[in-house]
Amino acid sequence: MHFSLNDQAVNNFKAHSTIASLNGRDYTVMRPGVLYPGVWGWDAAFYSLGLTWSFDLNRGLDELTVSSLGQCANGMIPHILFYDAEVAREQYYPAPNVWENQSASGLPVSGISQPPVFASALHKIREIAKHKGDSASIDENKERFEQLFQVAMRYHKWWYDERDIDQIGLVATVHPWETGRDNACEWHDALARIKGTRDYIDFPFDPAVRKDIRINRKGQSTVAYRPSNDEYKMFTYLLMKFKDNEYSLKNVDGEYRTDFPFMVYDVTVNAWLQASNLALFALADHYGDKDDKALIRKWIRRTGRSFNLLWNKIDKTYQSYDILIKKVTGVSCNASFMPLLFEQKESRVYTLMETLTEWRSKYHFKYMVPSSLPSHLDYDEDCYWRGPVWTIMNAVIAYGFNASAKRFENPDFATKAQKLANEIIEIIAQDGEFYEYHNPVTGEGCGAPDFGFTSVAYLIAKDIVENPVFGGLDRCIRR
Ligand code: 9WN
Repeated sequence: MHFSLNDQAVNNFKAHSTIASLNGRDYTVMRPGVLYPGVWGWDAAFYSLGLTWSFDLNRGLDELTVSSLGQCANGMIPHILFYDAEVAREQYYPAPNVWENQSASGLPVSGISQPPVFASALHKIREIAKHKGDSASIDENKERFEQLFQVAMRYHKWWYDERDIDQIGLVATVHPWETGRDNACEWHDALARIKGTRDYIDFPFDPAVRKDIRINRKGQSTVAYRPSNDEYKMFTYLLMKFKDNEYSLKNVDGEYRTDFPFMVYDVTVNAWLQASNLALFALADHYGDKDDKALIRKWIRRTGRSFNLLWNKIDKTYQSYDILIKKVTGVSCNASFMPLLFEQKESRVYTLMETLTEWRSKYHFKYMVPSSLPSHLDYDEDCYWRGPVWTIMNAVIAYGFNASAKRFENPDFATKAQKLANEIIEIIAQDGEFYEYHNPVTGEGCGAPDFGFTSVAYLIAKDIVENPVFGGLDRCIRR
């Protein structure tokens, strides 16, 4: 079973590889799935792992290099780099003609970012190459590593300069797309406030612009799986609001704006920022200097000190924080476990583990970890980030438990990582296909088939199962 799924994962990478002409050069890039004609920020970072495992370090580095071509003059790596504006206009909404934004080298990009997985991926692909015995490639690619390390440094500087609006080391997110969890129940209350405003009610939106509703391989319309037209109106409204301020949270005097309608400290973005800070610190030994290290150390301290703000002690999970009302969202989901990537308190890892166990028995899920709980009024077991299991999130959680096992020398956490990793393989095997997400009650695959994220999730799970102690991001978090 493992072998055939492994072949399929590799085939998915091949099937979704496409040639993109960027700045006068041809690059091989991954397209996330049929719906998505572009390079998505956190997708590309995850793909680089899958590509390094399945092919070689060069292919992994290529994927990060392409993503870095989207970097804007201010340092932001965009959530989408469009390698073909015309194709994007035919196949995707919103395309470059809506965003009207450019990378530093003039390529069409979106105006927001995504969870900063980039530096973690750069570190991890180096580790994978080492594990494969390919140290020669690491040496040969020294210059590329140095360049990509600097790209990542500029990217993190951007987060701290542009988005650390309270100067506490947590960075603000201004659009649900930026969190990577577009219609998550966590945003319900924040978006409900906006929905009541005259500005929003009067905002014109024609749902006919959407390109994402299709008939899938099972002959079903994807309408039930995708965000609704109302949600697309909201996504567009927030996009336009941000675009009106030139995709910046600062005003013309360089002061942070406090009136943007959607501002959260997203738990996914901040968890990845800290995990990637730690990865950068490790990479700096090879590709940085002492000033880089001093700056990264400052970031790690600042973000580490404030992370507790995202802990909800009643729900016993991490949650995003609604900046405008100064409270955690009160909504737990799969993202609640992302801080396991660097959690410093062993007792908290135990608490998170117990929370998962409680959820499973209380809600009778066949598969953990749901993207929302049935107790939320927006819960929908088939719809996108409103309930389905996203195996890539599970893979990160399994990594987190593995890392915790190593950090605290605790076998219970390793067992948990194994269980989650085995379940990823099982859920994919149930359909024998790599669906974008899965129903937590039945395990049925939903969304796009042959999905890149899911292929990477499978390989991460396999890595954890085959290398119980050494697999996973654990090396990234060692200081
Ligand atoms: C909007 C590409 C992306 C993922 C996101 C996922 C989905 C886009 C969309 O697809 O979002 O960015 O059009 O639905 O929610 O996590 O990066 O795979």
